[in-house]
Amino acid sequence: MAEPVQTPQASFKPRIFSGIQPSGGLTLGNYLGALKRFVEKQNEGIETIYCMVDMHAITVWQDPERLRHQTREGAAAFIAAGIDPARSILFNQSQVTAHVELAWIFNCVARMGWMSRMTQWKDKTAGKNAEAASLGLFAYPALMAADILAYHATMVPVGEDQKQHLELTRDIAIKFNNDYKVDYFPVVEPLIEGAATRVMSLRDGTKKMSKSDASDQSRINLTDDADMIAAKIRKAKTDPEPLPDSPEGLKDRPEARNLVNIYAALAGHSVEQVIRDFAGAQFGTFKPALADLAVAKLSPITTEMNRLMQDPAEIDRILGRGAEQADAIARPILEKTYEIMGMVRSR
Ligand code: AQP
Repeated sequence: MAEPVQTPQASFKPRIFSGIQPSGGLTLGNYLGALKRFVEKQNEGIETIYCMVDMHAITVWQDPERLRHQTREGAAAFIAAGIDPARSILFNQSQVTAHVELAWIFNCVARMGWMSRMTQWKDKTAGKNAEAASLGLFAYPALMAADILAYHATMVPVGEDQKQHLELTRDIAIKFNNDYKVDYFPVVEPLIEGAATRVMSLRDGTKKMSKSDASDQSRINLTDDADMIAAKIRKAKTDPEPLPDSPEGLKDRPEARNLVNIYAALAGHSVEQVIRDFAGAQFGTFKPALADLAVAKLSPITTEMNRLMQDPAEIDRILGRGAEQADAIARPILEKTYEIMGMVRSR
């Protein structure tokens, strides 16, 4: 792909950007892979900008009423999980037009070959007629690059599945900088950390837990009540063996590994510690312990989300205020981009 620029990048101040699609209700995967870590980053005192990426969600058709509801519910999940709109900027993408303007520029920087190698594009069109997929779904990674680079963000906390898109964001920044002989866009760092960077389906340990999976049993939703969480964990697919006495013993046991990783991430323990505590235990013992832990960690979030959803106008106010703050950062960065490229800006 693109050749790296040689110029140092010391001029970019640390700033975090990340987003979640309101393409369904948020899952335990979104929580452990993204949301929980968004809160940690906010609490470390780094400047944090978080977004409900509704323009990404419409790359596949969304029912308008559901999209509106899911955008507000997603925002409620951010706040319930610990995002403080006074300390982080929280908004929905379509309210800040710099994202789509910069995305068009990046559509002209990115190469067709780069896009067609994206595994998410391949996965989402696998077994389907790719010709019938939207152009937006194909171009999705250029919009994601724009989301990040419109803020000159330097770090992006994401789950493992987004690693390739972040590599593409780096390639787009490098190519833009090379093409225009500038050191304008930062080459971002993916932050893929923790025990649950890839939470797997409860029905198939080789498949990512996803909000758009046809089976509701495959995921824990942040809106699930305690009984639903316990029932889904009880029915989660496993193998007949007890838990091993070392993490290596989880190799080739994707379902067991997934449940252990979820336990570790929820408890804030290492996988080694979980294995030490449960070595030799049957799933009949481990699953109820995991269900209790999941309910203890998720129920307060669900309760708070439900409370916040009683006042959608307040959520809209928070998103509107966040959009104004986001626009104030992104607009000058975009204007400078136009100037670098030679667009006449006369109003
Ligand atoms: N299963 C997962 N494990 C760890 N992290 C995950 N993320 C998503 N699923 C998992 C992380 O959550 C953030 C937001 O993801 P997204 O909603 O924008 O898109 P996605 O990765 O495509 O998530 P879904 O649930 O699979 O959505 P749909 O079904 O609509 O495509 C990202 O940081 C992601 O890594």
